[in-house]
Amino acid sequence: MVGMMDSGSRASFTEKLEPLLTDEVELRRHVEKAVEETQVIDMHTHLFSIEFGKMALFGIDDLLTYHYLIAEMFRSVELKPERFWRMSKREQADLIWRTLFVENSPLSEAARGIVTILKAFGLSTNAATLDEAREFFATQDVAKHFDRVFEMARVKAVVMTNDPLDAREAHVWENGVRIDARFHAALRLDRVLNDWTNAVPKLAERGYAVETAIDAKTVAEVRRFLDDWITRMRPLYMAVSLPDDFRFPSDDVRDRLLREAVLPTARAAGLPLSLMIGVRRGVNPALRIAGDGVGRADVKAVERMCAENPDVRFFVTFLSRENQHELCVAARKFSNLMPFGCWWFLNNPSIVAEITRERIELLGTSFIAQHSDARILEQLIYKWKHSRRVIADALVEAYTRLLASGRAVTAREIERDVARLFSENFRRWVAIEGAP
Ligand code: HDL
Ligand code: ZN
Repeated sequence: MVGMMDSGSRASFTEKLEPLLTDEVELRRHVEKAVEETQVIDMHTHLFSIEFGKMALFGIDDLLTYHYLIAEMFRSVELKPERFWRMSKREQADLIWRTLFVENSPLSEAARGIVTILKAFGLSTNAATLDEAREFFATQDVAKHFDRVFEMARVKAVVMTNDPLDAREAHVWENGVRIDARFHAALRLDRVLNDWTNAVPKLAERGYAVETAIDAKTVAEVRRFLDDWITRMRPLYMAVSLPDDFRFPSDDVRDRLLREAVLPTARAAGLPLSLMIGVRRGVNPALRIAGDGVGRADVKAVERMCAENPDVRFFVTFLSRENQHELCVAARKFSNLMPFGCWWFLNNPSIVAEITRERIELLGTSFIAQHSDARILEQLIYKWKHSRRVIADALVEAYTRLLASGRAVTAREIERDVARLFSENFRRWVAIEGAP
């Protein structure tokens, strides 16, 4: 039994077991190794497991028709959106490849991501056509390909985005199919909370006696709807994306549904609530899914929700770069607030670098460093490879600064810290049976 030790003997005791990394080159090597090798729990994606059939997107044509690349393509061709939307997926992919990868250099983050994926599979990254890539993806055994991609990206588990009011998706869940254990559900509430008028008939069709005017009966029926889908999906959390003008409190329908249905359900079911704030839907409707924009939001709304609901755990991310520092400060005030990821328009090396550094400086390792938001399977490879590089650099800087201040760390301490950023902070928040 080791008795109490003074700090000197403790350091020498630790040192005997684990050398302190006092050499900056060695320190960088250990940080890069830990960040490279630590498996992640990817807490927000739009991926679907194979059991969801055609909703499970993979391969070069799905990769190239990613809405990020569609938006970028329109900037470099003379083409009316309606003409593009009439094309087949293959024709769209050929146009995007020619425009962004042949006639221009793929320098944007989303375009460079395709290059990272092609290189990872040993495919040509500057071919004139997609013949080789199509041949490769078409000849993969799908289940083995899913395994290989998870292995390459070192992703332990992903959380999907599951919309019970999407008829195609609901059909899979209602058939009680057994989902690949690496894929976990998140109960997404955008239609209920942000589009109540159109949600009412959809809920009514499914046997929930709700009215547009919110009354006690409607609230009870919304809660029954939530409980039914929590039972069916076993989600790790409930989630909603919210506009840049989201206010809390507010005197709108969303406020009543949050207060009277969603938050009490989160409390009763012990589920965290994920708030993704700052999206402006349909800024350019002609671009469809590629037409959303960003707006600076009001972090005070999150502070009030955390203050009023200290027994509910919140995941929070903002879409505007200008909100990130305020989010860090809010997280210092509320220990039930877990900042996560560099969402969407923020998921670019220059901004991931800034956000990660300010989070480390203000929060230590008490945040979730990243999520991929992947929509197509192989995006896991590039989104995590690119993020790991940037996060590793931020951590090397932080440990090197700590060393200069007089405190060296061991390799095991670095592994512990990286695991916290990549999976343990998430796991602690969703500590429910069946969590990854
Ligand atoms: O609302 C969301 O979850 C966003 O991530 C949108 O799905 C967006 O279209 C996206 O894919 N961002 O990466
Ligand atoms: Zn998303």
